[in-house]
Amino acid sequence: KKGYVMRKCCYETNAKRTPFHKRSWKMFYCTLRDLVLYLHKDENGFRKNQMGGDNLHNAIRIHHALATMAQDYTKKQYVFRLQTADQAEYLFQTSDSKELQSWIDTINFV
Ligand code: I3P
Repeated sequence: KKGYVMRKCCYETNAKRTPFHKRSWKMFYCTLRDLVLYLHKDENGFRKNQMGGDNLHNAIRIHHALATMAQDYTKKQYVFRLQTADQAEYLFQTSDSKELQSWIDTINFV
């Protein structure tokens, strides 16, 4: 699965709260492969990474991760929460309810 999403970091590894200057929403071209969610700057970034090997610093391992609708987050629509095995937490905003469900199902059932 691939597509543009907005992402906000809430907690870093080991449930450490993300500092204020790193909590803003940012757009990424997101791809899912081999239980890793890769966050590219845009589609060109994705192509470059495919040719030159993946740039792992913007990658989220989703093995034993859980995606759920972020019903408590009311500032934006179509947002899901991703909690990772190493206790990091992110919010992702998708474009519509179909995309929202599709990202959640893809992450939870791969
Ligand atoms: C953050 C930015 C985020 C906001 C976050 C701010 O500031 O305004 O949009 O999250 O609030 O810290 P900055 O751009 O300076 O990093 P919301 O959109 O969810 O309000 P937070 O610290 O309450 O998460």
